[in-house]
Amino acid sequence: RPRVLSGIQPTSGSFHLGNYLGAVRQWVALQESHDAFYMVVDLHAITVPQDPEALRAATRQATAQLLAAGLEPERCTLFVQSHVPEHAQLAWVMNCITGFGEASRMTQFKDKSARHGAAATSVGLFTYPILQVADILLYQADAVPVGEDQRQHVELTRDLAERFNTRFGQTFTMPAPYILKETAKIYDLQDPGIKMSKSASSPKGLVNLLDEPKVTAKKIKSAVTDTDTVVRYDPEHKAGVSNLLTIYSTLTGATIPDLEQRYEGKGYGALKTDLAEVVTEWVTPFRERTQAFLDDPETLDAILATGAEKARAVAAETLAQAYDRVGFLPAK
Ligand code: AQP
Repeated sequence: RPRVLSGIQPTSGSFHLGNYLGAVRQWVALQESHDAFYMVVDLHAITVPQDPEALRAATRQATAQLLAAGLEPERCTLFVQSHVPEHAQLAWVMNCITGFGEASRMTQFKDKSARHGAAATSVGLFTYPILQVADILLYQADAVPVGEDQRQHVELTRDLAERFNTRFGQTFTMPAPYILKETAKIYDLQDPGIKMSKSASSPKGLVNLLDEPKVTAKKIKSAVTDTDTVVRYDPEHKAGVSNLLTIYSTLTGATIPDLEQRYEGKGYGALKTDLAEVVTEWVTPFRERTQAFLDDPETLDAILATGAEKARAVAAETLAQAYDRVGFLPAK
């Protein structure tokens, strides 16, 4: 079976709709057909200022949400990044074959550093795409299911894999991004020109999956659309409505043309009211399942322990090979 690898940050406590539709939903589907490795990337979470207790709680919360979304420990390897020390170890090696200029071109770094300000911009934030390279290469992943915002990092991974393989001999599998066109980018409900994001969105533009469903319904009903009234999918001219149609279609399985037809002559109000209900119906059981996992931290930790053991078996082998290729003397 081909292998997939992906990760999600535990930073905010709750995943948002963009995380789910852009990434996690695909993770759930791919565990059926692929040898799947999924992780909660806590090493990435400390690249910006954070609170230790909140991080620990958010790591369990992220794991609970992944299970609530449909990941099954029998069907995939689910683990926490810091439980597998090989990530940091391989990242160092990859740092050493990355050009400073090459790393400086990463747009996620530019965006995030601009947002957090110079004083909160760490060297860790600068090199986090290279840690991501190590995350992917350690597992010899064939595909990386992510949202569009991560495409550049998968491209960097390919460049560095090729560089390493050429310089030191074939070591790493060349990974490909796995990005579904329809849900590659979910947009902010208040500003459909930018991606929905936990740090860039205003609270009203961001749908957190663990929020009170009533709050979520309200946000959907007050989503920004346009002055026209026709429900039509046209991302260029009708970004807000198109975003709502994407969310609607993905959560229900109805096609976009079906939805356009269903709301013909009905206007945006009806679309928003119905979508608010669709989302509420999805998040309500999701929150309950998440809470049930959180109520049983021992089971949660046991799942993560098994996951880390399975992940380490693969990661250790790749790291040993990479260390050998670069010329490190084996420890006796
Ligand atoms: N708006 C989005 N549309 C589609 N996919 C998205 N992803 C994130 N936002 C969208 C995808 O979610 C996965 C996890 O990303 P992450 O760990 O970077 O999560 P995050 O940091 O919480 O995402 P944000 O909100 O984008 O964070 P900030 O504001 O810090 O930049 C990835 O596969 C990502 O593509």
